[in-house]
Amino acid sequence: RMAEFILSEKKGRVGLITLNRPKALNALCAQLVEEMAAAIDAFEADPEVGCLMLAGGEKAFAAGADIKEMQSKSYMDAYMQDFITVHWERAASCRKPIIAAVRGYALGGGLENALGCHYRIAVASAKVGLPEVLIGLLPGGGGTQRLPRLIGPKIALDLIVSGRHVPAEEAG
Ligand code: DAK
Repeated sequence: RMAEFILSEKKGRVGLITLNRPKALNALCAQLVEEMAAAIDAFEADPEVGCLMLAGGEKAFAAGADIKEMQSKSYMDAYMQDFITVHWERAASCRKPIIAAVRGYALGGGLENALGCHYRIAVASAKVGLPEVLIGLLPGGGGTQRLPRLIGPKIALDLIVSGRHVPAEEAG
């Protein structure tokens, strides 16, 4: 089956995966996360591919978990359905280097997805943040652990407790 929410192509030895759900600012619905994981599987298994790049769109790398899909789920629903959890660490567990290329918004789970990659390159104007607190969640996809390790606890805690977003340049 053709993927609906991602594009995947080889550029030389680079396996390029582009999140492509622009109408929802690449919100990470279960289907998108599943398609992304399948694309990583394919490039990981392809001997012609040396490293992977994960990109988004111009307006958004990804604006977080899909709030519309998530809002009606109780904790138990999400737990029992493995809601987006099942493939959540797929980038981090990739056995080839995987680099996030970030433009526009990288918020919440979108930022966490980039944090799970092995390396990130962002344009200075990219907007990064963890707005979970604003909808009564905490950044449960790795944000509370990976962000402070990468940029230090002061700015990380500021972003976690305020929910504000800042230019990537300011976040470090
Ligand atoms: N989910 C669903 N739809 C979204 C979305 C999202 N996160 N973000 C944007 N969209 C949709 C909007 O609803 C709108 O759709 P229509 O109304 O046109 O149908 C379209 O994308 C364009 O968005 P806006 O009209 O809002 O565009 P603006 O330029 O005005 O604003 C914005 C851009 C990025 C500031 C704004 O869209 C925004 O604040 N978005 C929501 C950010 C957010 O709260 N993200 C979710 C945080 S919670 C887990 C792991 C991780 C997570 C959960 C579980 N497990 C392992 C279990 C992560 C949780 C989160 O990410």
